[in-house]
Amino acid sequence: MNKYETIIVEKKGAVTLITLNRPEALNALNSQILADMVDAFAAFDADDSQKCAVLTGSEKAFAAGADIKEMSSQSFAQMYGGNFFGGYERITATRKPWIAAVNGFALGGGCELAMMADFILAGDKAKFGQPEIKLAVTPGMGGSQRLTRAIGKAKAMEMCLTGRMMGAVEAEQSGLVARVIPAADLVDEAMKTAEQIAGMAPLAALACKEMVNAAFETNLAQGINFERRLFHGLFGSEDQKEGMAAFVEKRAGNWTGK
Ligand code: CO8
Repeated sequence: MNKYETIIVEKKGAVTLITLNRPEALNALNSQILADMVDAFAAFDADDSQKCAVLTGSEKAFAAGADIKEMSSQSFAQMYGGNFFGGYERITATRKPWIAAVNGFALGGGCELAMMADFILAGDKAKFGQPEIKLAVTPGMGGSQRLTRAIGKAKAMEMCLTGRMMGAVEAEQSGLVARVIPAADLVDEAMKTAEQIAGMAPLAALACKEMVNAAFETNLAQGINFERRLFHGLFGSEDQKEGMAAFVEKRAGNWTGK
């Protein structure tokens, strides 16, 4: 049974599919959807049977931003004092890999949520944007930082200052999304990709995620050292012995996650 108000969570084999479900507001992100997502991602991370997750919305909208109606009357004291939307940090703390499958609008907080994923797969009609400036505010869930790291200063600055939307093809060419897929096939393709990741040795998948993310936090020498130490560390795992034996014996590996 789905226990959430604003999202649908389905376990399909080793992959968790989380679907944002506020169609009346184009999946605008309010406090309830945040609370539901924080709970669902924590449950996914803690569930040994689940290895990868996909977060998606509807064909019309992944998410059209933070809920403007909920935010509009908030004071500085409420926003700052209550650390409004600080909970999103808990989603970015998810250790297992997850993919954002974006169809339709990913605007403001919606674009920022997608960028919290390990990578984005986009439907061919997806539209990304940081239009907060039109509301006399700015990105507030990491957009100015993650978009700039993903697509560089020129395009990120233009998008934040003008609020223009970027289509799927431009987003792929700019490095914001990993692949563009026909809209109707997006979720199936994202699930297949997630199943592929879920079929990898779990410790290696965790390590891959950690080391790629380290590239955004460290200088090159520290990052390479971190990568090498994690690589060395995997030689303490049973799965490394199994993976290399399976290669030599020309068979598929059987992972224990140990
Ligand atoms: N918040 C609340 N409701 C929304 C939102 C939103 N962001 N987006 C759409 N809706 C609602 C509409 O109000 C409408 O509801 P109703 O039928 O009751 O009037 C319903 O969804 C359908 O929307 P539209 O009729 O507008 O649909 P269109 O197809 O005409 O337009 C758009 C689609 C272009 C996506 C349009 O809805 C739009 O521009 N939406 C707002 C986009 C936006 O400005 N997003 C940024 C919001 S600010 C933000 O995200 C800040 C993030 C950082 C927060 C950090 C806090 C620390």
